[in-house]
Amino acid sequence: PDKVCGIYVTANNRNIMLRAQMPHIGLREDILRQLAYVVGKDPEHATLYDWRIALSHAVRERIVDRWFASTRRTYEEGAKRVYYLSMEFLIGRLLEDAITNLRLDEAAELAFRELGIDYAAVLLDEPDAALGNGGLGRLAACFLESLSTIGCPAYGYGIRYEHGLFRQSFEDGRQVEAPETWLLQHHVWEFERPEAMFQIGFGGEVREAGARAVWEPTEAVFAEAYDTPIVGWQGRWANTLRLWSARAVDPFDLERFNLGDYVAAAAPEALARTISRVLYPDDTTEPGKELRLKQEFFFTAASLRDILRRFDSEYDDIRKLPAKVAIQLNDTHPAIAGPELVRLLHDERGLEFDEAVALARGTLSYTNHTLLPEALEKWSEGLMGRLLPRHMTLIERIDALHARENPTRKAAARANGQVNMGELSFVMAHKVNGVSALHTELMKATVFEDLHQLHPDRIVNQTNGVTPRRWLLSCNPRLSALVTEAIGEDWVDDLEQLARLEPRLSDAGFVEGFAAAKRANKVDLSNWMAQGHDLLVDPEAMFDVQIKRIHEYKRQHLNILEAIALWQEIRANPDAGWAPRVKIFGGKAAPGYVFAKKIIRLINDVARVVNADPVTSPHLKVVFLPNYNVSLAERLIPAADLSEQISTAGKEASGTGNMKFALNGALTIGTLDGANVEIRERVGEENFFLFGMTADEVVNRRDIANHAAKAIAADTRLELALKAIREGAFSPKERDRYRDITDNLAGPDYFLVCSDFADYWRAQREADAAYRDSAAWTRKAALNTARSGWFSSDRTIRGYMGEIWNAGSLNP
Ligand code: NBG
Repeated sequence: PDKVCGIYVTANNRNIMLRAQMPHIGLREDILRQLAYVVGKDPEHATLYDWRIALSHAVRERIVDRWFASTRRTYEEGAKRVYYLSMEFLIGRLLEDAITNLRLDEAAELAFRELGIDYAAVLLDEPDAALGNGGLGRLAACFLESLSTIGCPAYGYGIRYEHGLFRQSFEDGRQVEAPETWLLQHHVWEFERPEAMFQIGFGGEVREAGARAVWEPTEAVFAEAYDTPIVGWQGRWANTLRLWSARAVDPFDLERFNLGDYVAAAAPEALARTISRVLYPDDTTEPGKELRLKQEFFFTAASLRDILRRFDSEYDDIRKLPAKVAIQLNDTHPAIAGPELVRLLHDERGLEFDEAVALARGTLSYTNHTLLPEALEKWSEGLMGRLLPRHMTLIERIDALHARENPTRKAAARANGQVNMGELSFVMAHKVNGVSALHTELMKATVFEDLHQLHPDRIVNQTNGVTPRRWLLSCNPRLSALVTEAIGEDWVDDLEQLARLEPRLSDAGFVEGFAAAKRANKVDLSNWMAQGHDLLVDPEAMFDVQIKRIHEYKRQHLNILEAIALWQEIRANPDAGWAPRVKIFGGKAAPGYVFAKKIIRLINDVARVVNADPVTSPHLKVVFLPNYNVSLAERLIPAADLSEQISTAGKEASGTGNMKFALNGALTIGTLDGANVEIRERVGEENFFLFGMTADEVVNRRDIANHAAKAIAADTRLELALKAIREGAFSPKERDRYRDITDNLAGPDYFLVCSDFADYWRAQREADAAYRDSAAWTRKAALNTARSGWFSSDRTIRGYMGEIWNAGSLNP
């Protein structure tokens, strides 16, 4: 038996080694094996779901091999690890991503062809994991993939929400929200880690014990870890996304149960689970709820404990922490990490307070993602003192220490009965970064002006990026095949290689291929809209797309006003040779954001009227696709001609959708805001439709009395468009349905929709004219792709590694 076992082990090892080098080997057999022994089905009775689970497990095995190797390597090298703490990871579907990165596409397609199963349908069966709201969460997901591609040892830490971002549908044009239920199905990618469990406390008292304090919480929950491996390009490296799930310390009240009170008996479990139940559906305003603060402390505290446990397993001198560990705070949501790490080092490990702060600061760094005042987190002292009494005292001491080090300091983290999490994050971080060049400069000049004066080297810029694996290679197979044919495939993890496409623009075959890829993508999208949404659009028309969260600063209402004005103008003059357009919208409004929900309804109402108009319908269509998410973005972006990036200058920190569009050969119509500035610099001003005021002009414009009224008086088109809304042209049964929108626009108009309208109209007509010359348009589109190489999240991550984390790559 020994010998048999020996042979078995050797053969098995050889299989594993073979598979590591050639992951496609035996894929079909593995799928069938997984179907039988994991899913428990035979091929005759397997559903799409069964096939997807079987395929996912077959793929997962191949990731696990690399995952172990990566972990082993990190320990062997004693490498520094990066920890990315984020409330949100908007990862979307993972199967196709993994297949792409392991280069299994052809093998998987072939296997399913042989099995007689629709492979594309299997991929689409996967639910879209929406553990985030928008750009911030999607950026975190792109970063994880880039960290693995680069081979930087890293962990993502977040919350395993039972319900991700709500599902959106429309009823009578209105947004209706339903809970999202991705975890109802077996989540193939995660590994439960019951051994990685920490008890997290809340409330209670602080007891002085000699020179130290002991925090005795009255309430506690367990944080249990679930790990998802994230594999990089070509499977060279895999990192971990570790998400925490809450569960009760005492799951069950047996005494109550025996008394027959079953509901009360189950209460402790239900209460504890609440903490990881739902994602807060808002990316710009804080609900100010106790539960939100609990979520933040819950995942931050669990992550820090886990990080220190791992550190202790390798090193015995805690002073090495900054040399071996880098912790990135994604926005202020994990900002409690500052005081919590100080508490662990000072109260629990006995370091002097000042030294604990210095070590924490050497380890922590912080990314700011917005300057909108309503989104800068502040907690009342009352709430924080009740939930985290020890942290309250520590924050005060951190303030005092900082004031001692910097006698000219003006503000403090704890002030006016509140704790300002931005201030706290800044003071506890060795680096603070913005997410685009403009945003970083505005950070220095506005919210962090004082702190920047005191610490002029602390703020740095890391312009956002997107992963080219998901956002070109896998979402746009036609264009990526063309690119690879032209310049080879090095671009996939060295996106600057796209510059080598430029000389190919004189080659008619290449340019035709580029146009053909775009056209085919548009045909696909039109067919999909016809089948799934009963919408008929002409693929020859310009596809003009605005997809992002609905927010006044993003100005979807500017876009729909322009659509109304255009509709009116076409009606007045139908034979003027209009360039046909399809305006496509997608995006969710926070459930409590009444004005944003009104904008959604207005767009739907306008769509209904405009699309039914026989005079204008050959020239103009308006479409609002429900339930915008990562998967829908992957479908829309490759088919877009025009990318709407029209925020009020100074308000959009960066944007990342803007980068995805440019990379996929759409031209931008946009303001000088966020990363638009850098996109325009790179793609060339002649390949970008610029309009609107600059951030400085915006500030000055607001000081002009009646700025909106003046803009309306000066522009008949704008006046007529607003009048149509006001008179009920789009809501005949309820004429003042949009009174709050029209009143706002004619009155305060804080986001300066009216002031930017005329210039937006001008830029749109320029876009029309450019689109009519299709050869010139294709050239501009191709230049956008060729010059977008800098917007890879690989470049961004290398920036963080060099300028913030001091971390290296272990990729062979
Ligand atoms: C968002 C900004 C975007 C930016 C992403 C990623 C928040 C708080 N901020 O402009 O609005 O692209 O962060 O940095 O979600």
